[in-house]
Amino acid sequence: MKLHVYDHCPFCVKARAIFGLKEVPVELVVMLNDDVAPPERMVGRKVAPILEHEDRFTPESMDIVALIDAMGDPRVLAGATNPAVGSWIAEGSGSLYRLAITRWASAPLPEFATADARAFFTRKKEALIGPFEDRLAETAALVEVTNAHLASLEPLLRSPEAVNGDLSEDDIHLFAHLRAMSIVAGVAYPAKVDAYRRRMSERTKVPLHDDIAT
Ligand SMILES: N[C@@H](CCC(=O)N[C@@H](CS)C(=O)NCC(=O)O)C(=O)O
Repeated sequence: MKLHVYDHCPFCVKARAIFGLKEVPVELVVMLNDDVAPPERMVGRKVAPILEHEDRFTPESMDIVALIDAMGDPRVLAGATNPAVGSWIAEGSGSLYRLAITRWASAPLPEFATADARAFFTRKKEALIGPFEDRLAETAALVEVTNAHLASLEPLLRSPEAVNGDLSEDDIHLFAHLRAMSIVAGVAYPAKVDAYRRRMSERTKVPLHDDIAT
């Protein structure tokens, strides 16, 4: 199996995570961000992630998660979800992406290995969130909001092994959110949140971006 991804992409992290949790081997293929031909050939549009398996191509991160989790027994995402976790993620998404997108755009990531690929991403995302210069100027305020919001995650975290005690789809979504956050320097992770994101990084085999955070 091959998983076609961008390293920064949180949807790709969701798909990658299930392979790690399930201990299913997969070949990771990082596409250049401006290389539209491979995804168009595979699924008819530029999108990531895409799972390539037995000459079939599956886009949609949570479809990939379901497919891999259903392979062999037992399912690993067998636990109940907690709507409060989904709400917490949704509340933080706006500030997270305003912080993370600008940082991904200048990070040493394989999907931006060429100047054209990086320029493609920058152009596209500036059309969405406005000039990066303006977003970067908001850093202190956005980090403050993020840190306050992280404090409200602590009471929801039952264990570093799984947000609700047993692994569930909430862990896929929550880890993808926290992994996206790891590109942002200066975030103050409460102890339980830090233990959770580190443990999930180990179990999913998706490295955090702490070492390249800006
Ligand atoms: N619903 C899809 C969303 C995937 C998605 O939006 N991926 C982004 C990358 S993070 C993408 O492909 N955007 C289009 C682009 O890069 O041009 C999923 O869950 O897999």
